[in-house]
Amino acid sequence: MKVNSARFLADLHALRQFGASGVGKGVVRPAFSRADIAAREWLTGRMREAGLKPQLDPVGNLFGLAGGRGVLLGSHSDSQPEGGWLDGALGVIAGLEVARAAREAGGPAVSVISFQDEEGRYGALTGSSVWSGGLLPEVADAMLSADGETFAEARARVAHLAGGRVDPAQFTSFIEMHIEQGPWLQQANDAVGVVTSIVGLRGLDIVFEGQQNHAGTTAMHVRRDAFQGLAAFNARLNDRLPGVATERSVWTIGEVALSPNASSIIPGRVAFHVQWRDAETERLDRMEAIIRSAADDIAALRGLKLTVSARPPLAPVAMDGDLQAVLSDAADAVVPGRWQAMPSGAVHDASNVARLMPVAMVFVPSIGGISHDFAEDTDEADLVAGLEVLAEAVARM
Ligand code: HGY
Ligand code: MN
Ligand code: MN
Repeated sequence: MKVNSARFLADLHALRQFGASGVGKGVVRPAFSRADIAAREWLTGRMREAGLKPQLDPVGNLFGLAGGRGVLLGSHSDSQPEGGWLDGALGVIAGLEVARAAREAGGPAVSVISFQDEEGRYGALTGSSVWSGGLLPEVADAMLSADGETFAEARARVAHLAGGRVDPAQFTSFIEMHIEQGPWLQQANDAVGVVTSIVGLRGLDIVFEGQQNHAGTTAMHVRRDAFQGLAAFNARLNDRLPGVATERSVWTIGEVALSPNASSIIPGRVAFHVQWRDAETERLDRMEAIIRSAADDIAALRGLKLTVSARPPLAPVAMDGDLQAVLSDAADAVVPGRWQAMPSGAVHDASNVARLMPVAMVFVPSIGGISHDFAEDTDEADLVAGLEVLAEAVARM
């Protein structure tokens, strides 16, 4: 099986044009946006040209089916609101290239997938969660984007292109190639990472409601200031979470809406999302207890009304041992001495697909460890080396 690196790179750069941000190689290609739908239509054509049977499932996952039973390769092609050109897209195009090379070599059967809404515009890894049975379609349909559109309304835009659910029984296993999105491979000057496990992820949507009032005439001691509630809550997390955390435990408040967000008005309301991740379920539980009790304590101390709702959690997932061994042997053959086994601090569709079949992941370095940013990038030599490791592993399987 011989991959064609020029064809692979050309398709990666072609996909980058859909939602090109105009800043570096960045993309803005959120799930079900015009750019995402155009990208999926382009991918459909490339899959057909590769001899695969394209099938869009009811929630926007785009499969390229080989027909025979065999490995499924892929990732997602939707992006963060400010995304890089490789997050997700790399795994889809690498899968397509290995599928083409396999066909040109007369086998094995290799199918390809681009999952929908991995980046959670509506839910969290929504497409692979529904396909894998981790999320009921009716629950997904009610999920809302930040601009107030339901998943149901979004997926209705491509209903005319959609077929039925794809039967997972035709796939023996799933391998997802992805950028590392962290600094470790570059720091070690390694070209490839064979992933051992994927962290678990949880999140809470929290609202503090106090009293909107005049910023000049309201004495400090009578205020019920929602922003001060958030500030105190955040200080308490940073005070208490390190006590249960390892150096790879993380927590983030990345989404905040302050109302009415005016400089002379004491904010009466703040709605925000707190997300945390760890490799161990028990530690995720302990972090959750601290986060929930901090919200309760601050609300009580500051006379704020508290509302808390949880987003669908993702459990930590170990990668399949046999697949890891095949990927390790392939890495030894292609990039001897320049690869390492490593955990994933990002979550991936493989976390969901693990409900259905053995899964594994292969990483390539991220320059400067940057991702979820227009500046995300990887040296093309590393992209090709990762592709060759993926192809070598599939050939060995
Ligand atoms: O956030 C993540 O880990 C993934 O890139 N959506
Ligand atoms: Mn991402
Ligand atoms: Mn991703």
